[in-house]
Amino acid sequence: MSSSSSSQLFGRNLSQALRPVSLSRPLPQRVAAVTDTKKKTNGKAKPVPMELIRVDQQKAAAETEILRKIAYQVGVDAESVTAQQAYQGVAWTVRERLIDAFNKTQAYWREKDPKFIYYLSAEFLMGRTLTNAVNNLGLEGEFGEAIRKLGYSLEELQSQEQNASLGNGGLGRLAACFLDSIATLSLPGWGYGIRYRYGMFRQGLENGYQSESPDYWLTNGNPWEIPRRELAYKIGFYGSVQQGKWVPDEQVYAVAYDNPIPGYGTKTVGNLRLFDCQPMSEFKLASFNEGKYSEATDAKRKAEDISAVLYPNDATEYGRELRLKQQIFFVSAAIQDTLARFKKTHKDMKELPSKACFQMNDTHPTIAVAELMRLLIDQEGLKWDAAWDITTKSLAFTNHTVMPEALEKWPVKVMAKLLPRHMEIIEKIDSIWKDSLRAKVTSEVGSQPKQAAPEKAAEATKEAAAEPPVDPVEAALAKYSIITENPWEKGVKLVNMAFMATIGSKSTNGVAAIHSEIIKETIFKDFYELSPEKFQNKTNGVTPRRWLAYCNPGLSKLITKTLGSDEWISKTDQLTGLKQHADDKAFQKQWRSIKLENKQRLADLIKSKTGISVPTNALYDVQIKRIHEYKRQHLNMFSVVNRYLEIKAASPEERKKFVPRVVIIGGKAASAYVMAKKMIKLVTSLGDVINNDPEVSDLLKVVFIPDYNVSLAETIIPGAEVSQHISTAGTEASGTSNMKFQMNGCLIIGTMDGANIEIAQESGKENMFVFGVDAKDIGRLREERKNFKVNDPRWEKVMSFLTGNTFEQGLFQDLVDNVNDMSKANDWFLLGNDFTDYLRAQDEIDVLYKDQDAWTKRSILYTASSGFFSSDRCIDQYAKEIWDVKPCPVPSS
Ligand code: 26W
Repeated sequence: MSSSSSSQLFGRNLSQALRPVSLSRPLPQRVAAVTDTKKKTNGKAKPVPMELIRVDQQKAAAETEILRKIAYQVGVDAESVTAQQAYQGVAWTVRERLIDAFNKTQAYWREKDPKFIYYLSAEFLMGRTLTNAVNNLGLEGEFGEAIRKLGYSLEELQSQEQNASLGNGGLGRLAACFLDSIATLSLPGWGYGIRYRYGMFRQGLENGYQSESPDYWLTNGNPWEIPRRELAYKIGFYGSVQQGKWVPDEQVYAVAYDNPIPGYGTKTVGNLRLFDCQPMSEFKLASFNEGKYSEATDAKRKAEDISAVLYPNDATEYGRELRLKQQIFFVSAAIQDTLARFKKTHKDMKELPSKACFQMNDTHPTIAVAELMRLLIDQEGLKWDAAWDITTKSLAFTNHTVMPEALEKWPVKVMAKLLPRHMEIIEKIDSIWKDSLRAKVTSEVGSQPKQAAPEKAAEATKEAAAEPPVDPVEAALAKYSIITENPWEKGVKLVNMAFMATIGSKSTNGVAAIHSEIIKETIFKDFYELSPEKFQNKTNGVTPRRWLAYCNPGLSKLITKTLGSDEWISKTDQLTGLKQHADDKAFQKQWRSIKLENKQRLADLIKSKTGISVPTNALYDVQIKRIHEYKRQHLNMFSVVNRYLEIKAASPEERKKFVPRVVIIGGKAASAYVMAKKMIKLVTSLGDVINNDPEVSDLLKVVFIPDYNVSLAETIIPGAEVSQHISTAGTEASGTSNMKFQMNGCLIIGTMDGANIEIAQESGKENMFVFGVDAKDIGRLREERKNFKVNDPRWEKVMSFLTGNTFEQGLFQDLVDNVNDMSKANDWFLLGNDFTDYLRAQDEIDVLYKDQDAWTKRSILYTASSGFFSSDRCIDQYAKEIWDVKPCPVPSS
């Protein structure tokens, strides 16, 4: 806001504007008094006339409230405010509207006592809240006006907010989209997680390499959370079990913070309860007095370390004890919290499954199986079988990856040391489970043709003979066992968290049709054969509020105008109404001009983040997701090198046939993932060469946008024209960015993997640029890859360019060898096999782009057929087919 007009805020000077008539009445003394006496009255709550402020709340205009917050919450005693101060003022004002609706919802649910869904997740990738809250609460009119009068736009203030990046990627963002849909469908539901003080690291680029720095996301405070200091649960670690009783020798507090989650087009406001770890005793005065200063704060530091930082890997397990501490920390707090609330209105624990369902978001919260058993038996005094019955009926599990390195297996040693009582319970679960299978397995083993034991043994090598004979039944039972041998470390036992999850819960689901089939044929094969009814599919979805209505207002307005209402925002199947306009030239023109505006915004973002200028008349080709070999960002770069070499080799005449393209990559690499970091260096190095080569000038640009996160995606996706989802078939469980691109009319080049397959089904496979080998052939092709020669001269050209003297000697030798030198590696993700077909699909893109009407028609059809991929559809299926939770909307009156 410019200083000149500062004194005339809303046409009145600040002080005058701050004294709206309604507040002239002095506060009745009683209110003030009550608060400080509370302490003396042993914390028992006393009634206060809350209705007093409620009345004022309604009457006060947004602008006055905002000014009051700026003056008293933010403490600005000036005639002008910075964007950050204005953001804080608006945020703290919206907070009050949010809390009002939140309290009403929670009070109504306490009264109605419906069944709840509790979504247990180690990650919630929420991004920014202001725009989502203002729009979901339907305040965009009132607050839009007030913010304009402050001299700002909602978008400007939005950019002042830190991203809540409490997640790595797909799994964490899915949890966030799910919370939005759970509230929008008025389903009684809470998320439970960890209030990390440091979220996903900030990514920088140093000499083209990724650098990582801490994510201080709470520096300016957080107006979107409500500390619940009165809600602190004891969490124990280590110690021993004496006479069945666990005596932990380290304890901390899990302190709750509530984050109201407003639904769209409903009064319902759900909740995300995150736990912060605090020490039992803050400060050891005695140590301090002895001058042992650090010892005085030891406990505090140790405790706070538990919820300090998000582990930044998204596909390789850590095996770090602190990670397991984090998992039991939030899971124990969540279950203690739920049981405490349940017991307020219920006597019989057997009713718990009818009042609560816990969805475990991958294996990270799976310790819940042992923790619920522990609390039911040790705290609530239930018998084992009763506790097991309740546990298996209250828990459900979702798997998000088949990557072997991502499946968590905790060494029994680590589990037994940190959680001795849980390890006891897990051992008992495992032995009772195997006992329940013994008869079946014995008959199966019995029926197998007997191995000619003696002579077989005879030819067995000497040391095998030394091995005690393995009982064939035990051997057969091992494949069902939670506690398994570590194949790489003899004698080291592991707790297979995925197996415990599927045994200890009522349902296991995958996140896309192909993925749910693959897990039934691979990692959970034996369990599926045992109880097929427990296995389901729930194809992922994304919230159309954040990922279309709010991030692409231009397109949303056109859709609403064309469909005649904005109902599509909560009923996305209505988007099919756009199909009939797909061939309409005038509509196509409007559609294209909005895309052009969004491309300009993306070009401005690229300029501000990288300094690179990109033309808006080029095709914007985007691949944004975590950097991972199975996602094959390096295959994308191989096609860029090929395009570059072809442009360089072309005559000026021929060059005219090339479609100018801007290739945009974004994504973080796990900090310890060397090859992924090299892939980032490949993108930045290619960019340096190509973007500064006058011969190709505007025909080709390569851009790596650093620090990809939720708010960046909200600008990139609306401006994209083609997006890449090129994982090796059978590796990407679902993908969710593919759905966001489809919703925003961005075409897809992809493999038949994850949800790409269902997107092709919905929008017509002919409308997708499909390439690549089929998932069912992967095993065989990997075998053959050793002797498979990539008979495409362009492949060798690309390989030799990358290992040539354009780049520092040997810089990309390891990356190239990994996919090309079968004596050293095995091209595990089959880039060589898909290269030619991929380039064929890329050429198809260029051909179609030359026919803008045909391109735009497809773009319209993509959006029109994206309704299925709304997280509302997905959550509605979870609620009906797994959770058995019904909507309980707060009555409008
Ligand atoms: C133990 C380390 C770790 C951390 C995170 C292992 C695995 C994960 C996640 C499961 C990885 C993840 O985010 N998976 C992605 O989940 C999305 C939501 O279902 C899917 O759309 C993606 O395909 C899947 O890769």
